[in-house]
Amino acid sequence: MLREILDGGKAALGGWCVVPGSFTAEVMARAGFDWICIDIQHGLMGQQDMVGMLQGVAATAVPSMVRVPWNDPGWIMKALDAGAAGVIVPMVNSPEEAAAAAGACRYPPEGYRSWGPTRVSLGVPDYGPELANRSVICAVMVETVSALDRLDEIVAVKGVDAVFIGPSDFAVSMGFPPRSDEPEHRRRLEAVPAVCRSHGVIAGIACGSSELAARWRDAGYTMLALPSDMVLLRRAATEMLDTMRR
Ligand code: 3PY
Ligand code: MG
Repeated sequence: MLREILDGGKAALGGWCVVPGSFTAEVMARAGFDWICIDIQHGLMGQQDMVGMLQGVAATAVPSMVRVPWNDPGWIMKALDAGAAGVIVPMVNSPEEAAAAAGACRYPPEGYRSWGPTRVSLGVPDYGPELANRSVICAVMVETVSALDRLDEIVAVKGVDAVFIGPSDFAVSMGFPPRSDEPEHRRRLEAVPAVCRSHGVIAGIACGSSELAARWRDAGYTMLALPSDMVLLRRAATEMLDTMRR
């Protein structure tokens, strides 16, 4: 399901959850996003919150991903066992690190995931290594200059389904402020989708606004994460107050 949505060639719009709580996650999913990401790296959630949020999203037909806190097989496997259809793995800087992330997502012989599908197998009678390996999405985050310099090696790693760009960390690693829009930053990120396409890998990116989402879509990215629940809430509240106080 997630694979079909992300692989369909059309822009797939993701909702991003950093506010703990199954209800906010359900509200985001019901808003009509194509996929939802529960962000355990920078969101204010721990493992128990993550499970509840996966359950909240599962009340809808929208597939969920989890951004794990780091490239850590323990967290990757916990997220997948708890029901995430895929993971987004931060700060993957080399083909070796990409192979470690991809291997954690799949059972042998393709990877080294340990068997224990506690929640993900509920109600899926044919759940097994083969089905799980075929369905899972491993998105590795390329968000440093050293990672981008090795993009062609990273996309060639077996089991890397998507490259997901973190524009803020990438800007910081270039020596710019996180939200910078320097021409060199933009030029380098615009080159990513063609490299991904040449290896059949999905190109994804975090977008701080709908304007940026349109820009990156036009540059060829198809996995577009829109601003987080917190940003949407704060923007809507601020705009309403500005209107009322004008
Ligand atoms: C970044 O921009 O660095 C991100 O990780 C976005 O989620
Ligand atoms: Mg980042």
